[in-house]
Amino acid sequence: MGTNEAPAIAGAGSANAGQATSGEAPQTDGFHLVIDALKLNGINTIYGLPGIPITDLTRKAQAEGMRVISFRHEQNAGNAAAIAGFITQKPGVCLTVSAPGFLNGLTALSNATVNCFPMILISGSSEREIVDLQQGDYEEMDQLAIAKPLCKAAFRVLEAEDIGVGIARAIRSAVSGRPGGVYLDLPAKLFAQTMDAVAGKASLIEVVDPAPRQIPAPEAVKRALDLLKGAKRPLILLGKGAAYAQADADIRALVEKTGIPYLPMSMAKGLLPDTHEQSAAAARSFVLPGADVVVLIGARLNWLLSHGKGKTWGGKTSKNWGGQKFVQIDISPTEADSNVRIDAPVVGDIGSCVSALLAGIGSNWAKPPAEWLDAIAAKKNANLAKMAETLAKDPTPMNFHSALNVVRDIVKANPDAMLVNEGANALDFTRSIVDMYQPRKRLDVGTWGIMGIGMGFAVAAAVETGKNVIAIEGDSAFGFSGMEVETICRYNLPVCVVVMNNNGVYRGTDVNPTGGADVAPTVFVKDARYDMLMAAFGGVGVRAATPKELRAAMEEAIRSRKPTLINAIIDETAGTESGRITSLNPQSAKKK
Ligand code: ADP
Ligand code: TZD
Ligand code: MG
Repeated sequence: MGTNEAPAIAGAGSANAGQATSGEAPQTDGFHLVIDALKLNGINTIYGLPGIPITDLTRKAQAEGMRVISFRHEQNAGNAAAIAGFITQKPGVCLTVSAPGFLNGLTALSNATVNCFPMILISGSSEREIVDLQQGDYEEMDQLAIAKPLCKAAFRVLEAEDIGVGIARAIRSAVSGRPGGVYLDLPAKLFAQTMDAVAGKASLIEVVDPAPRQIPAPEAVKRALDLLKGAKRPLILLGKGAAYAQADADIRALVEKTGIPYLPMSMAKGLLPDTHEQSAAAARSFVLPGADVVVLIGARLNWLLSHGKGKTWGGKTSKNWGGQKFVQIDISPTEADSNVRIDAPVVGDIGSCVSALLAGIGSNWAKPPAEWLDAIAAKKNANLAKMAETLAKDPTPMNFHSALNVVRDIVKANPDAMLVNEGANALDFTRSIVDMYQPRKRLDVGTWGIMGIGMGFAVAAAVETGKNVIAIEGDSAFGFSGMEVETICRYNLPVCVVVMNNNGVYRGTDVNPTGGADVAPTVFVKDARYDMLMAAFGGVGVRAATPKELRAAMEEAIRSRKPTLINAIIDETAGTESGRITSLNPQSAKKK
């Protein structure tokens, strides 16, 4: 073992490894072993924020050809890593310093785990001898213990020769089975350790088949098909697990060959184009209670689906089941029955499960009864006509509809652009108004409805795909990660941020009931110039008060691919409390 000053020549996997400089056996060190282990496994990008003890890791990673994207706050780097995992099926890596940096990254790691995104949070940590005796080291914290309950798996590496195993375990844990977040604790001393370069190289593991296929049991497939065959009012629900699985062609074939109407969950929008004739999205409140057999593909029956019961599903009270039967395709066997009975669980990876169902369906599968399809079409067309009417209005000031009508056109004209979306009204209206045309283009607040994913997701979407990114942000939501506009400018990323500026959280109209000088808790500075924030770092800032101005600015942003922030002035009275989830706000039963 050596020290920081030890001759850390090149990485074991790099071009000049194995060439001694002084007649001694060539050596490598902890820094290079981490870099080489990541690269060996096809991980070539690190999202992070430098500082003790990982500053040199970021430098050396860049020197070894990795892309190192430095952020202004670790939570945003973590969110970037998480969504990189969702987009690519490879764990996104976030690198932070100890204690506070680690904690800043932990929210993202936890969010990734909840959303089933593969991610690895690598944090440097302080000296174990001191931390474990709680003697007050620099940034002292037992990070491994804290991370464990908040992610899928957590590991610590103490010896350089174990780095290969540590990285391999982290990768396999993140992507196999149900994907999720993994924490990897790397104490400061580890980086400085040196070892023989040849032995170091030999200690690295290239993970073979990190996310093995999991073939569903034939009897489970048959049970599902039997249930589906008897259905009078079948429905398919596509979740973000289906988007993640990258089984796009087979999922489309399953939908089209069976003729079953489908509903996409938020991040599954675009898996089939939202304009597909079998999409029942515009008739959601009709098909959920109306369906008799529902096929869940990579979607959990959590709060986003009202737990599979209650009024949404035609039940009489919030505890009543609607009487639907469920097929659930999921890689996690324990997901079934989490909320209501699952009559036909199909456990396996979505690609394998969907192709097994397709094989069982054959070529002469009877389409669902016309009565069901016609009723859905009638509802859908009526709702779409109503929506078209609302979108055609041009009020002053703009409201969410008139602004999002522009975004809808821009996305239609640029279907391969990535769309990031957060806020309350800014989220819910965008989801329902802006059609998506391609898989994995819509990235949003996910299972927790978390604010703060915006700029981290936008950076990773641009870095991982090279495509234009459009981020539709509530003004409150934007504030959580807004400083990363500097990051966007620094890396010159083709990101167009649209801040839906309604002067506050949900609305800008609340007043302080006491008449005191403080404004209400949900209200921000009026007419805040978010556009000037982007201009401050050399990007393009535009204040857009009309749909025409918004359209011109978005078109120019897409054309130029310059970092752009459009401050879209929205009627401050237009929003509703919590957007579409007003009912989740607790209401006291206390009498006045
Ligand atoms: P949504 O919020 O869109 O409804 P969820 O996050 O609730 O989606 O559900 C995603 C589900 O997909 C999780 O239960 C997860 O286990 C599952 N999943 C993720 N990837 C795969 C895969 N490759 N194969 C099978 N199931 C998967
Ligand atoms: N903090 C975190 C991390 N996540 C959250 N979801 C919230 C707070 C609570 N919250 C929401 O659920 S939406 C929202 C907050 C603060 C912001 C809504 O305001 P906005 O959107 O400006 O982003 P609209 O368009 O004004 O509704
Ligand atoms: Mg707002």
